[in-house]
Amino acid sequence: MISKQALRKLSRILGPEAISTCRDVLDHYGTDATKLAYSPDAVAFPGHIREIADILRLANHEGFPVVPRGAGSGKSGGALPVQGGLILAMDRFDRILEIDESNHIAKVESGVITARLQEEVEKVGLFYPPDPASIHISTIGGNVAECAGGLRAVKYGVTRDYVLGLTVVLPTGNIIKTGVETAKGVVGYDLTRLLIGSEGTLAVIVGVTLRLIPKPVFTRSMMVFFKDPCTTVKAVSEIMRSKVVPTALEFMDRNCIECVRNEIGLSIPKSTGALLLIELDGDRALTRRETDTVKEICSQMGAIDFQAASTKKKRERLWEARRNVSPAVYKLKPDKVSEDVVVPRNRMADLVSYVNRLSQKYGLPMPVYGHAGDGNIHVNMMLDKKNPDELTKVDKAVRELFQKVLDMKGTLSGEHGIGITKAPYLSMEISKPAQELMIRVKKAFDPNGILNPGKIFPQRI
Ligand code: 2HG
Ligand code: ZN
Repeated sequence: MISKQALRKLSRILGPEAISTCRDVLDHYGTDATKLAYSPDAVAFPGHIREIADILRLANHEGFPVVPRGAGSGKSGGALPVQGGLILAMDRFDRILEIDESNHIAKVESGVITARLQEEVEKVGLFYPPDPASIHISTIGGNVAECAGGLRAVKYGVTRDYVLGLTVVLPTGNIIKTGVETAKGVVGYDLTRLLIGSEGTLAVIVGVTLRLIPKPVFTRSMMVFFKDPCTTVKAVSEIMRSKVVPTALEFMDRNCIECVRNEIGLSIPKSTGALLLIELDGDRALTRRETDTVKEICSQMGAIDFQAASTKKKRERLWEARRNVSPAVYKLKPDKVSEDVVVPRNRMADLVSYVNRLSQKYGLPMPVYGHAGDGNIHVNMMLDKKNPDELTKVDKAVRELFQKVLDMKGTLSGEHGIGITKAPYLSMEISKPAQELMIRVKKAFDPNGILNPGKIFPQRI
């Protein structure tokens, strides 16, 4: 709870127009893509790094929580004010500071929308590959905080692979720079890597230096239809075994296809049980050769049809439909618990049939889609949260799913983080000594526990 006196001090730091306690603002900033809702006491819109430092010093003095927030597109509740306090909305940190064509670097403020950065760098023939499904709304700072993945991770990696350095405010109010603005650098501990994916619990990210690459000259997308989901994911392993690495290799099962059928705008064979959405890029000749290899493998694996899309318009329609699967599955039930487990690619068929059995066992739809090229599968457990019976079933199903994934040498989260939704399960994957070490790291950064408390750890520190 922020005291009246602390609110007055905040207003002096920020100016009265940059802090709000209006109900509709609190409601808007108290929820995120999980659709869970908590009420902050106030929302701050800082415009300068020094203001953030002053806010954090005040928070230590007065003992109120501060929760940094990008666009609120997170899927595990990382930006939710679970213990009230102050939301630190980074909306005003939205400048692209520099695109350096000779060093292939971009310097941005953390509130820049990811798609905007991509468009700007592409205008000069450069490329920022990470593209989480939320690119049109999510921010670079949020992507860094969660180490967002996305559709192109199979070939180009995730956010972590493009961050060279950060400017952050530590919970104690100190402003530091981590990493480098050069292609290489090994001085001291790698604080940049530690902060990436720390879910807003270790520092407030204000500035990001990103590595860029040249934009690929030619891109081809295709959709491949199969009769059954297990064969479809087996085809993924075969494609990877052939040493062709597509830019994106996405999977959707029948449930998902039905939810976005009208948006895809292609005729989908009636007997389709699952599909792959594949993108290849590079020079024209190589892309053509790789497309032929992929087609041949899919045919051998029993593909029933192919649809290619080489015009930009057609490709964009396919990918927009894919990006919209997440909201589209609400057609099946009013609520969902969505997981983003990862298994070794060659275990995906086992995982997909296991989810099918779970869905039958609990009598709930569980549409499955995701980044098959990474073995990163979004299992969506659809339910009506007003129905206590369905809630209990999903609780059980999630724990069973996680156990199965760990038995397959997989991991609980590939890109959405732990936040609050997966905190109760952390101990299934992370040993006690490893958790204790992580908690000591948290305490070294944030001795008074004011920055984004209640996240990641089951004991809600
Ligand atoms: C995607 O790949 C996102 O579409 C969202 O990571 C996944 O909502 C989800 O489960
Ligand atoms: Zn995803």
